Amino acid sequence: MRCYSHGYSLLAGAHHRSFSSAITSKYPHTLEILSEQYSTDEITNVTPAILSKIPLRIHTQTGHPLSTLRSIIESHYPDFSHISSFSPLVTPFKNFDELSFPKDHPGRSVTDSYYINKELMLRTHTSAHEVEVFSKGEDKWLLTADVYRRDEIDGSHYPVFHQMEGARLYNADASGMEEVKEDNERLSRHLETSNIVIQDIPHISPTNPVQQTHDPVHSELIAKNLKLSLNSLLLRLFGGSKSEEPLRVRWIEAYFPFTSPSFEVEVFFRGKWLEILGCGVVRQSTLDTSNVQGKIGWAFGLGLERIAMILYSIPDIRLFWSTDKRFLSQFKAGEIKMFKPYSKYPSCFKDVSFWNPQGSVPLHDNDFCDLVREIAGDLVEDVKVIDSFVHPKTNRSSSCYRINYRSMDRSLSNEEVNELQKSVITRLTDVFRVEIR
Ligand code: FA5
Ligand code: MG
Repeated sequence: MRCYSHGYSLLAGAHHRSFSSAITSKYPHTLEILSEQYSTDEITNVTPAILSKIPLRIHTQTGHPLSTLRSIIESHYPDFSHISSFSPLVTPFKNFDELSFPKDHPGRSVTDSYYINKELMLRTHTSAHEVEVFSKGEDKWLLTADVYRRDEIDGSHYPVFHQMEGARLYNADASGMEEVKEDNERLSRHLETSNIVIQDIPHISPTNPVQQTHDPVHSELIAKNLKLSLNSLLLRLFGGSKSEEPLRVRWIEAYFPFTSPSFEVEVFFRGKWLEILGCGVVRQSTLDTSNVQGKIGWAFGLGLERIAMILYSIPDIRLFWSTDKRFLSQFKAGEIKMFKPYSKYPSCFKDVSFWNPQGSVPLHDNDFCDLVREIAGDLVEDVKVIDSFVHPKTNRSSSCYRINYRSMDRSLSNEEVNELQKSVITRLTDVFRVEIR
């Protein structure tokens, strides 16, 4: 399955009609979210499982690992404003247009994002608040929030997760650049003590260009400041590791509509490179929209769960939502401690194969994942596509998915899993009109 990001997507430019609209008839005329009523319409696709997460705000619950991680990062940037109270309901304009997302960006589609109605959606990233915060005249800020994306189901992807946005602006003149240089020298000295292995790349390259309105010397200094600042954060977070292998971190080139040059950082974790953040030099158009003049700066957006999984050795992203005492009682505010898995319960795999309705686009993976989550919630560990093909004679398309049912807290009985699977099949045929094979 694909991994959607706010930069490139393998599906860039593609339009995906969603089956979500097929379930609108199931929606009441209004939905209550954080004590307010919102009307639904033909694009409403937010599910009850998702809505139930909105009031939880686990990134602010004292003692929760995400809250501790937030505080540690905030303490690393003591002179920045720390914001964590913004509502997740935003207009598509704020989430995408204000940040120069092209009109056909796949992130806008109902298969990738959750919509309350045509005018309102759940933010898909914390960057949605950049213009709002810059407009207030803030030059140094961190903003932590829950973000929502229709995504695949597996150990490191969850449809609700937490990001922290950080940004810093400098005056785009000689005195501002002096300040950047001084900061770069301070950070470089600090990083000499680093015990983590950092693979770097050039700050600027032909494929990762300076913006036309920027002085290349300024842009270079800012990109360097961004990298040094984040490397120093990574040293703060991972530098104390007692494991024998030094932590490996690499910088790679990236693309985001609202930064240039742009980068991503990956950390080598459990035998794989895991992406933990995206960042870059802020597009001048974002600052223009915010009525900020004569400044240049950087922004980053990091995934709190991904970093917490590494720091606390938490093996599955679903655990962050656990209310089990065996999970929550292991953590204390301000303290990073290895998580001790209390038990690993057995998996139960179930396959389902079906023919998509004649003459229609195949069911989207994200529609399938949301359907499974609606029925089985966090009892699903992951969902994989194991086969899909088009019949050469009838032209009908067929899909086969494998669902891995596994609870983090207990053993599931055969009967229970069979019941869940039966409901998945009923919902598939009732709502999406597929024909089970
Ligand atoms: C963004 O969301 C950009 N807004 C980041 C950014 C901010 C770029 C400011 C430039 C300037 P991306 O889609 O790559 O980018 O997500 C950022 C991070 O969120 C990822 O690196 C990852 O750590 C985390 N993340 C993304 N999707 C998921 C998911 N489904 N589950 C958990 N974490 C995720
Ligand atoms: Mg990314």
